[in-house]
Amino acid sequence: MSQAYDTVIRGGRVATASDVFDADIAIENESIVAIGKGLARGKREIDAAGKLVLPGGVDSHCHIEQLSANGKLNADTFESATISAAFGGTTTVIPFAAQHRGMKLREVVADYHKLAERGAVIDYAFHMIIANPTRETLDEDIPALVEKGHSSLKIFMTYDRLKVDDEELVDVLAVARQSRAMVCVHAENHGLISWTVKRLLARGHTAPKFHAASHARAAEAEAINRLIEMAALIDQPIMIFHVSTGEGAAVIRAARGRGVKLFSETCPQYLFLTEKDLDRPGVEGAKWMCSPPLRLASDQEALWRAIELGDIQTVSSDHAPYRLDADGKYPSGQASTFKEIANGMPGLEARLPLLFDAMVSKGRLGLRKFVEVTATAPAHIYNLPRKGSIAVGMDADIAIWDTQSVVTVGDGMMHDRAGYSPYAGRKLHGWPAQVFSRGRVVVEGGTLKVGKGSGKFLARDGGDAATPRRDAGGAQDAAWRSYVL
Ligand code: DUC
Ligand code: ZN
Ligand code: ZN
Repeated sequence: MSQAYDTVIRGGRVATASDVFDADIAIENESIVAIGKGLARGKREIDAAGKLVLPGGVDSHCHIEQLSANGKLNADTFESATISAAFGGTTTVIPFAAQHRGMKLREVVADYHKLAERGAVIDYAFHMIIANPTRETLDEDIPALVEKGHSSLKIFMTYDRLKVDDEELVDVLAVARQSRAMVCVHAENHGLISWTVKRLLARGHTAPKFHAASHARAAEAEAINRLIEMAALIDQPIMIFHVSTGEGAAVIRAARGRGVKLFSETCPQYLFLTEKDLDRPGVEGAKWMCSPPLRLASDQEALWRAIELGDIQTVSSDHAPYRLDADGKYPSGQASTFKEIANGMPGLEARLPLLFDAMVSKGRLGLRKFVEVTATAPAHIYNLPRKGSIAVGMDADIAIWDTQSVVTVGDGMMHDRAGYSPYAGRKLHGWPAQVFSRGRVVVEGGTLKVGKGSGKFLARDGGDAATPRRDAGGAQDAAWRSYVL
């Protein structure tokens, strides 16, 4: 009898972004060591017959224990957020180390490391938010921190406390190119939004539903276009976060068609919710407030098409939880205007079940595409080579899905601290029954099996996705780069 493996997940139907097949999976220590039929026994045997065995999800855009654009702390800690993620089948998160104006980036990153080390139950990396692009941040801190494994930056083109102007944006793109880091961007036109906000408030249009009007659709398409032109000139790969409109997706498609190296993301809220959700009595619509705002059913269709065509590669949660109280969504109680209400909604736990229900149970784009957009693509784009798939040598980050379970989402059922779900009342088919992170059982039988702080930091270099094209644009662009970069 050959020696027993640590764990064997036996008899399940395994899916990757490219294949679906019946196989056992053997785990030793933290890694997958064998995939095949009739594998030798494990010290621990997991019966996966009749279930789907999928890579754990990679959520590459979530705000955790973060000082946000409005100066508020999110409702979650690293402990509560990562527990919530794990219950929803996600095993890797990339939240933010968020610099605000006047803050030193190295101190910011060190602080977020401490929070995550103390709390995270699954593995994590950080995107560094750059809101104070001084020469010290740009020339010293970013290169040093990328060298230490923080190979993605995030910038905001809107939000008073966080936005960079065009000159600063170009500065960040140029430094990222030098350091080989991905640049992720919240792309909306700030001037158009703030002008509209002032007009709406002056005319007494203060209810949450006016949040949608305050971020005109053109604000997204314009900013995406401006960003792409600058990134293409600098020859710096970018990731456009949370695309919400058909027009935004069309700008992306056109740029990819002419060979610009760019990636893009959308989120479940833009695929499953619409601006109608904001239109509730009083300030209840605040639960559905996020930025960019929820749009139309026709945008949902355009975004699904962009996913199908590969113009949008990842679907992340943009988890940004606020409680329904004065410290959260309602600083002025029932009198809170849409301008005062914090932007963001919880989604770490619901992301995969929502997408599984739509893509696998109901069949829209299918199982392999589900794995691709929720795990494999984000792992590739953010260079996490041991995450996002099921293969020998990879981390044993696995979610076993019960395709038969039917769950009606309730306000109190998620493990985050928002205290509500924007998806309450929806009936979802399929839910993760068991979740493994680096071979450890994290969730089983509806119970958490690991302690806080057991997640690990994932140092990354920029990898292929963050590598400039070098031959981008024409001869004049190349000459321009040779003079200024
Ligand atoms: N929008 C953001 O840009 N960040 C967090 C949440 C949100 O809605
Ligand atoms: Zn954003
Ligand atoms: Zn965000």
